[in-house]
Amino acid sequence: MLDSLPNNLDALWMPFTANRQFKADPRLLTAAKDMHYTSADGRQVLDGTAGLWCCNAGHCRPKITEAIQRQVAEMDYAPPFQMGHPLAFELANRLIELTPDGLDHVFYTNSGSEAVETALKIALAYHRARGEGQRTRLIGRERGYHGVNFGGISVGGILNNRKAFGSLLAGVDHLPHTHLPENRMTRGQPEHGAHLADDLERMIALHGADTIAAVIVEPMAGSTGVLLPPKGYLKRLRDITAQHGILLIFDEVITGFGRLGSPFAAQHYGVTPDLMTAAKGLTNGVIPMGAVFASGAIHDAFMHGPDHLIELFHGYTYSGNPVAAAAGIATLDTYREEGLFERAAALAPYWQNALHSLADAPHVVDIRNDGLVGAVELEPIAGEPTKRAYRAFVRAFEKGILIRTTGDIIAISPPLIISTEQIDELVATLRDVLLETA
Ligand code: PXG
Repeated sequence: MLDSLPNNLDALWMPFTANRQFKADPRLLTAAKDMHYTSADGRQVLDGTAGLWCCNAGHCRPKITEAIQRQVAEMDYAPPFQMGHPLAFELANRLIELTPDGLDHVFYTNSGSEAVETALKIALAYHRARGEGQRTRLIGRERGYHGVNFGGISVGGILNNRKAFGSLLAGVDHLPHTHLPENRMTRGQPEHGAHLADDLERMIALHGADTIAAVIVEPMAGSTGVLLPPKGYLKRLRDITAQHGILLIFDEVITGFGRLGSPFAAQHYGVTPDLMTAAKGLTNGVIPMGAVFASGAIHDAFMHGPDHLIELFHGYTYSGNPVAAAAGIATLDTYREEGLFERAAALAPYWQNALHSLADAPHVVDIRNDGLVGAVELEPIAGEPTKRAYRAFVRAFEKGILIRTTGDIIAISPPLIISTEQIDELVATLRDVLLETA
């Protein structure tokens, strides 16, 4: 197995990675099956993060692998502009069976970041198409993650993802994040904080509703450490946006495809946006693909004028790529045949109890969860933020579990095929890690 290690790691500039530290002591994965990775030194590693929140059906699932193999041999590529192929349409029809009622149009992208840019552009162009082109302001949220492209980092609320990259988009404002200390150790949605949505009223008073195009939020913020929406918060955002003709965009790149026990967080939390982004679990992470789901009202606003003219000047070379579409259809088949969204919902109480059993482990200051997502927040080492969680991550990998850390927060989001025994293993190993790194 060690033979498979490359002898020079220098050429690859790794994304979101401490490159020099990694290359001094690399962690390489060489194979994957169901709930496990195989590390380069031949160990089985339990996947506590579904890759990067994307392999919701687990790894190397035969139906998905075979669909890709079949499709790549039959038609590898087809141009998506002014041409089409059946699988892209078939997948779109399958997807709108899963989306909330009313979100029944699909625009394909290749990643979550592109889905975000696409949703923001559709929002702006929609208002313009309706004669309200002055609605250009976009509102995001502190601690929001919407990918890494310019629109996404502008509406996003993560300092490190923004500060090196110039002036970003103009005319962007941010709602406060919803992570309140009084909600510590909450199981599921927290009680306090619905009023934070009212800040939108303040922005409307400041800027004028008729200058605001859209509000974009993650219904549950994943990347910045699993920040859950307080009870009533999303509904309040929905009510205020609807009242003022502002579009509401849910970024469901992480929450889509069963993570919370429903197809999308919109259904889990009972609030329907006007636009919704997705990626990751759409193809089980196997082939890059993202999507924006739009309401009929938004889609139809573009469908006028001479019918030989392009309605939306936007799209990607690989939008609806046939191999990705085949992967998407096989992924949705796998979710349905194995009842994985229902499985996530059924496992959620067990997951919650297991996770909260860590409340007395060393340095744990908060635990939060919903569906099959959880976060364990650690007290930072004085003067050295992120170090404690990073150490735990490295030790966890050595002990055979893959977790994610952001700041001093451990985030866990296993494939939805995880068993109760594997949940126990994950939590017991995490406890050992916290004891060892105490
Ligand atoms: N929106 C949300 C809500 C995301 O979580 C993106 C957009 C961007 O997707 P792409 O496909 O362009 O990466 C994401 C991505 C982590 C982690 O460890 C999270 C993401 C990506 C990488 C790591 O939390 N989310």
